[in-house]
Amino acid sequence: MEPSSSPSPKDLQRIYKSLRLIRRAEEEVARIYPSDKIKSPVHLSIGQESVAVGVCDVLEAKDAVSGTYRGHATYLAKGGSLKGMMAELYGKDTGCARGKGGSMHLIEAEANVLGSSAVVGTTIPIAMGWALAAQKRKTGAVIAAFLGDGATEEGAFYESLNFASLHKLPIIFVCENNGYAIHTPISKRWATQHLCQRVATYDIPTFNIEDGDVFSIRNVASWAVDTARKGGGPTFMECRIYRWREHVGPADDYHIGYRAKTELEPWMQTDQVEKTGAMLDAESRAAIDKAVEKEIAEAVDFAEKSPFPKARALMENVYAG
Ligand SMILES: Cc1ncc(C[n+]2csc(CCOP(=O)(O)OP(=O)(O)O)c2C)c(N)n1
Ligand SMILES: [Mg+2]
Repeated sequence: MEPSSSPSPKDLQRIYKSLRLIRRAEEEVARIYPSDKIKSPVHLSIGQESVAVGVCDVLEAKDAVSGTYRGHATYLAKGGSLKGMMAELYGKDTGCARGKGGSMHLIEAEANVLGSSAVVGTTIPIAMGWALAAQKRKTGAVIAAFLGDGATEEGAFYESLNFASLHKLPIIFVCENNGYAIHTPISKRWATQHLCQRVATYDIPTFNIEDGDVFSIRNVASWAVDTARKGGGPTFMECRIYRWREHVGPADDYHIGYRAKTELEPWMQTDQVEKTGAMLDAESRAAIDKAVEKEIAEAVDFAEKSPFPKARALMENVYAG
């Protein structure tokens, strides 16, 4: 793999904007949530933004992503509409899934954001089908399939690794390893911690990025995307990261006792939103922050003013044709 080159000022601004937008949008979701205007359970990715941002920054418009129910970051980093997401959370007709899916089912075909699902692991084989189609149609497009550490315990994960490697599919498996499946730590779930070694037995190149650094993630993703585009097949990225808030909902959960707040501290000290922001000059940072706040306020306003779907919409888009 090539050594990473330092990001240009333009790269920096774009990456910071994406990180900041996701962070602030989710903080707004958390702020609004107790009002009950948001009709959907929310799995926030606050603290985990750098994985989606680092990977999506090297994808082209024709490339795709598949996410999980913790998918706000994936959706936004790939260019999904913030208005469409906010309205979806409010259950409104203008939402990206017409208000019927909620936070766990974000989709935006125009941005090549495949629909996500509440059922753990299920989007992995769907992403692989997309990769197979891209290969057969020779589009040169690639897909990044995001999954949690819990999803690596599903059979569909290993079936997908095997098939993708055998057929050299243009897919990048991106594991957001936050160390927990709901409240259960990896130490109580995995016989070994050697996830990359397990995946490597399928003859897939693997990379373990341990510190959540957005530029390290971007550098590996760039290599993986190039490799996949050239017909070199899949790559697996294990990105260690930390979920700052509770599994589902707007608050934190350190009082429950399944994890200690001391685990959070090193991640907060290397917060990628802050770290990347500090690399910018004060003026351009302030301009980005202002633009982000405006975008969020407009999206919330759009969601609030949008109508709920009509009752007859219940039966629309249920059956093909
Ligand atoms: C097939 C299936 N089994 C169990 C569940 C219940 N469940 C919901 S979230 C979750 C944890 C998944 O953890 P992980 O993949 O690490 O994602 P994270 O929430 O940490 O982002 C589980 C087991 C489910 N939704 N689907
Ligand atoms: Mg997890």
